[in-house]
Amino acid sequence: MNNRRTKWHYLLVLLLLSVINSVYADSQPEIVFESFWIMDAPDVARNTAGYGVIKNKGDTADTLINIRCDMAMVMLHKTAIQSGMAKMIHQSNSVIEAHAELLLAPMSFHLMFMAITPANFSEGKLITVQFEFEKSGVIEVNIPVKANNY
Ligand SMILES: [Cu+2]
Repeated sequence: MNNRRTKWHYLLVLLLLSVINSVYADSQPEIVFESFWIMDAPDVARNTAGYGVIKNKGDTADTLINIRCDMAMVMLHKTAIQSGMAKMIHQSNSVIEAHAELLLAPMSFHLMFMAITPANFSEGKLITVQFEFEKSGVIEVNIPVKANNY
């Protein structure tokens, strides 16, 4: 009898926990970094770019508010054609909607690393980048440097 009551109690707690958990999970963004890489910089380069996909698998939008890197200045750029010229425009406070993604690719959005030491951005190196989101906080990603295959 006592044992059965304990069992019911246990099941009730489990049920409550799963309800709380799903309510909590549904109201959060879920930021995931996929396929990120940084372009190998030639010896004379002062800048290089990084590409990949930032996905938000959660049910709430989040905003990328800051990017930091100990090895270089870094910001989010978008390449746009203006009067027939490719220009790079700094993007601040980029919103990533729920169940949406921000694709960073050549001639579009990219991470711009500036004032680099080329030896630090050579093939095989890992560059640690901290992405700060309004809701998700700081997410640190180790991004590999790869040869430019374009
Ligand atoms: Cu750029």
